[in-house]
Amino acid sequence: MIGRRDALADSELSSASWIWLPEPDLVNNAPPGAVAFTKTFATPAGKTAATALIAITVDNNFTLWVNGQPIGATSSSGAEAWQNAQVLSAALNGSTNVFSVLGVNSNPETPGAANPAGLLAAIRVVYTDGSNDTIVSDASWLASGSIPPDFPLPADLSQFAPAEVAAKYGSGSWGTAVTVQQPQNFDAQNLTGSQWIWPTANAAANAAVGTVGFRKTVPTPSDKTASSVTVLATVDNTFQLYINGQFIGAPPHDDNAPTEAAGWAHAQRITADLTAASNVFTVIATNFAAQQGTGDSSAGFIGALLFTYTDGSGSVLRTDATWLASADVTSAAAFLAVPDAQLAPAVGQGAYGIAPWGMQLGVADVLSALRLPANNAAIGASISSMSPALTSSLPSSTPLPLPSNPVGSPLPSVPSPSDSPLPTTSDARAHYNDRAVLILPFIWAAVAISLF
Ligand SMILES: [Ca+2]
Ligand SMILES: [Ca+2]
Repeated sequence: MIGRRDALADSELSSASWIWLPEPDLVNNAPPGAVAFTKTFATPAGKTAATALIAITVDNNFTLWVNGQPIGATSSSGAEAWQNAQVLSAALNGSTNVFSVLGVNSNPETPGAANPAGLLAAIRVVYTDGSNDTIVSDASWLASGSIPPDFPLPADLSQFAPAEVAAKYGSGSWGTAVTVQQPQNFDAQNLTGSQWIWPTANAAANAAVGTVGFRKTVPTPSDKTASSVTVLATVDNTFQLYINGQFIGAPPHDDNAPTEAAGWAHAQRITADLTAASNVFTVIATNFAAQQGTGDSSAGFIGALLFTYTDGSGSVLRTDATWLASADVTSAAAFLAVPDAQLAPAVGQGAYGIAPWGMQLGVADVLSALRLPANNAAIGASISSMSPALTSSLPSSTPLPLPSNPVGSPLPSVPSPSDSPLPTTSDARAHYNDRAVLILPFIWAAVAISLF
């Protein structure tokens, strides 16, 4: 994958500029510190925004939010981490969308010393009619050297000023050294062959509201050593992933409110390092009430686990009726402790593609395990631990804090911009034909085509 570039790198990122706070000599001597950036993009009249594909890097590192939802961050450490731009995807509001970036300039080799600082980004906004616009980092972005308490969605922009263009991409101290890191070649099509499963039959039509659990123990083949696993998974309606008893990740918050986008429509792609010879995967899955009418709604869990071995080979394990399941889950901790013998085989509901979910899933790489609260204190903490802690690759041997919210209770809400209407309804049946869901495969197809 290294060295490959996609169309964003060549035609779009290359038209972007390195931006930062106004400084006399940004290209060479910007002071270390954090800068808040915001870019509000209003959809042109007659269009409805569906999704964004975002290529971004910051010298030295970044965290990106879209409409207040954490989307991604610098995924490598070291003085040259800026050379690896990330490509991240996000569902958009139809009308107005707010892109927020916390950029941090640092000097890993000489802490405290001034050094080059810049944000470089290209955002391809795809509309429901298939057309697109590209926003690049330029002087239309706003920047502030003090981080507002309500960042990433600051209500008061009075301390923000237009960003300063340090250099067009290709010039300055950065030259043409930025390489776009491809999304892992493991997209929603890789769910083909996986089964939607649930503890009860007929769940694709209707299942009880509540929380259930799934478990799969995966021994590594005796002649292999597993090095990592990439889990591609989604649940109608939401889930928490544990590996070997440790919380690994979850989709962004979705409280099933009429203003929330459908969380299940974006499969989450979460990579974790593996060290054990046998690994236990646990999914705590919660089904919401239908938004129209009351009570039961469609429910399902589908996933594919891509194992990578130290010899470079790999294998894929899918959700099917060999997973163990229970509909009697009072808490994640309780389910993690239940012996296999007290669990029953999951019930296969049908293969990827069945109604009501279809084959229209997108994929998101969300920093869900590192759910970043939208408050200043948390951002301060995230700065101090930003690199290399803010990566989507979490060693499963590293204890992670359990989510502070018990299963089934609301997670902390993330504010939405008051001027940005979100799509209404979020249950599977209501969202089956949602425009944002329909368009994502085209984006990934475009990425894939540019790869080969
Ligand atoms: Ca720097
Ligand atoms: Ca549901």
